Amino acid sequence: MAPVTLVIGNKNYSSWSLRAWLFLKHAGLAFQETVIALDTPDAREEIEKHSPSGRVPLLRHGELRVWDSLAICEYVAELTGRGWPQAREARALARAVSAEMHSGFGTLRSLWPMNARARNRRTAVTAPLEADIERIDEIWNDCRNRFGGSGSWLFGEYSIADAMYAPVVLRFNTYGAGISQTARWYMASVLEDAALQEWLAAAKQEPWTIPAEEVG
Ligand SMILES: N[C@@H](CCC(=O)N[C@@H](CS)C(=O)NCC(=O)O)C(=O)O
Repeated sequence: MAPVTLVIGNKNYSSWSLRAWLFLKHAGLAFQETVIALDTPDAREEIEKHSPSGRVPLLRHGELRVWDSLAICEYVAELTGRGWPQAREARALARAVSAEMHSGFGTLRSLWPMNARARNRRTAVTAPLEADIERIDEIWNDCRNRFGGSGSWLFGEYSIADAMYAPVVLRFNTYGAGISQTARWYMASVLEDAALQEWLAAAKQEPWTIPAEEVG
């Protein structure tokens, strides 16, 4: 197979990069990574050398370039046969909650930026932010209660949905979201995940700080 390279942003801050990277790890696909420091003078030029959308992550497989986290996860699911639940109903719901994350939760994403190494940050919890937190809590409860029986992930076995929500777990951990017991258990599974631990260890070693994302 042609070599696979994933172009990503800083591990401390790039939430979309984390989603794709985590899923590649869980799918067992061997890949090389190229890290671009976001919000630096060279960042735009560096990203545009790789990515037609001007954004990361981007996956290169031979001559093929796939940008956008969800499209990358879909492509890797086709390559590996992993990523979506076997049962049709569960698979439909896994796609729905992944799409909801991909296209929504703008308030959460802007007020609580991912900052993987930060702990004990606190901000005012506005009504729109609380609504995003409550909706995510509801999604996690629904998935775990209906489909989670065979494992510790949203749909039992690891799926793309877990990769899509991993940055939310880091945000909830950093800013101290008030969530249900089931959601806390799910967060514990995500935080103990070996692949996520590998990402966090690398984020801690990074020299870059983005002041705008140091919130709380
Ligand atoms: N919808 C895209 C969003 C990608 C995105 O916004 N990436 C950010 C980094 S997390 C980016 O590339 N920003 C460009 C920059 O900071 O210059 C995806 O799912 O991959």
